[in-house]
Amino acid sequence: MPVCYVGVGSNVGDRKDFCRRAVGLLAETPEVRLLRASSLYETSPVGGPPQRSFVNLVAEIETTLGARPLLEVCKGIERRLGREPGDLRWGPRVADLDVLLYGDEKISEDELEIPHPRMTQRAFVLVPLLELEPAITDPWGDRLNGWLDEAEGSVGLMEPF
Ligand code: PH2
Ligand code: MG
Ligand code: MG
Repeated sequence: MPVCYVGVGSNVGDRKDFCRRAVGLLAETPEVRLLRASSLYETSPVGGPPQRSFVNLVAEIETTLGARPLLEVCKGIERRLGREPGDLRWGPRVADLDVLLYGDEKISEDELEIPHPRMTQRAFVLVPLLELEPAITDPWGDRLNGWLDEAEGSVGLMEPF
């Protein structure tokens, strides 16, 4: 089973609760096994309109689902937590679940790009991911910690998952 990393974020309402519920729903998915969740981080919004800061974390999972069904599970969790489909790109959201890495696969399809195309530019993704797996590499074998210095946005540790 591939080990996958899912980025979770929220900047509306009780942000920590939405993040924890999102991970709980992932863990309850029969085809998904939650291995670890990173700490929660408060992060400055990257891109989009002026908006509240986010709470972000990364979940490490194993799954029997293919990458696209996993993406559909993530979208289903976003909807169950109250996210409206078609909301503003990079705007405020109750829950955002992005498949960052799916084993060592490289996928470039409609609405499914893995590794996540912007993950190396975003400190709110890299910091929790590197907390879980400091020596993690991308599918080309390059270590992700090399991107941290130039990644965008500020990230502050909040609390353990
Ligand atoms: N998600 C975005 C755009 N900007 N900024 C932070 N800090 N955290 C996010 O999760 C985030 C963002 C698009 O999904
Ligand atoms: Mg996102
Ligand atoms: Mg998303």
